[in-house]
Amino acid sequence: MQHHSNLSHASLAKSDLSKFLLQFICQFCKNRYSATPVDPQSMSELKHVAIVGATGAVGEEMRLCLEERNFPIGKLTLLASKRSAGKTFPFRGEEIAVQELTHDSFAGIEIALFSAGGSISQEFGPSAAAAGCVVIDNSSAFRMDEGVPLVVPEINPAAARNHPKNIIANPNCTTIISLMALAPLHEAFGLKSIIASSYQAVSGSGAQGIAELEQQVHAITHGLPLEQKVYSRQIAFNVIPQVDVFTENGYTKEELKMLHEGRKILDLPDLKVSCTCVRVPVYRSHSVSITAVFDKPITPEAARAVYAGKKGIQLCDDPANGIFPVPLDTTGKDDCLVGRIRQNLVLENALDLWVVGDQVRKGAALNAVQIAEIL
Ligand code: 2RA
Repeated sequence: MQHHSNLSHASLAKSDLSKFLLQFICQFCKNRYSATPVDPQSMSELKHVAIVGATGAVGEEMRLCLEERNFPIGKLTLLASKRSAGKTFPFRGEEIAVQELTHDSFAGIEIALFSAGGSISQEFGPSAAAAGCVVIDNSSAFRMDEGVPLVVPEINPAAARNHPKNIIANPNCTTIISLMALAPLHEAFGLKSIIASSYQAVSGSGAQGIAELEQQVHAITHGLPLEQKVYSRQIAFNVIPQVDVFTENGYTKEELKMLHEGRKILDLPDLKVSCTCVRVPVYRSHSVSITAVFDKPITPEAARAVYAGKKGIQLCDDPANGIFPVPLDTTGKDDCLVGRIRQNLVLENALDLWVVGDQVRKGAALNAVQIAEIL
């Protein structure tokens, strides 16, 4: 490794010059694409970052990811409803107090990670963007908006750099996890259509989903009355073929997200998707069973080879030796796991596979922090 002390004055001057040029180009691009001129503070390398919805399951994970990944933060502001104001959370050895979210919260903040639900994003996202802050929004509020990039950093990182409305959307968790397995195959074989069934953890409904599963398991095993507030049916010892609300065509909104978001992220307007989303009594990792049809002939061996060296997705596929991914394998982990890869016996140029990923992490918080790292 070369240390600074080994560098000559000339190469130091050169590296300073490149740094200056890089900063100049970044600033030029920012000014060009931002809705509001960027505050000179953003020239500094340490960012002022906010988490909106800091007390929720995803908000908490965002704080952990920022710390774990050593994100260059000068200041972290935690924002939530008035009810949570004053609660403190640790960050890099300090306790940070939550502040009440208002329309004036964003002065001086450069990046705001939103995870407080669609209506909060709709109400406060535009104020943050108008204050010159780049909003990375985990809700579905802006995902399909023109001028709002929808980004999975391993798949379409360049899209994150063009955010004319100062808003970047984080895709839905099931979409992210599915595309982590499909995008590398698409690159090599050309994706045409997807038929999928998801097995979605209760963390997808936030802390209250986890609490409902816990309460119901406890109640059933202790002969106590069940509480049912979040799900339409009992979730403990059951599976529910409904995630989000039903639409007119019989699909739920969650099922249609895979179609619309998949098309936007992969830039495949003709991609066909049919999906059934199911809630299962698992704490936090989503699993998706996928049949994918490609333009070109594909074999399981060729598909396995494609994953070698890909970031964020690991092959876990040796069923003869009991090796295949399960939700507990990815809980608390960054990478998604793919396995059960086999030739589909019905359709031409088609494979079946099984992909698993931590919904709170890669499906939400980690993906948002990775987007912030691109900026
Ligand atoms: C779910 N789609 O699992 C949600 C989380 N984003 O319900």
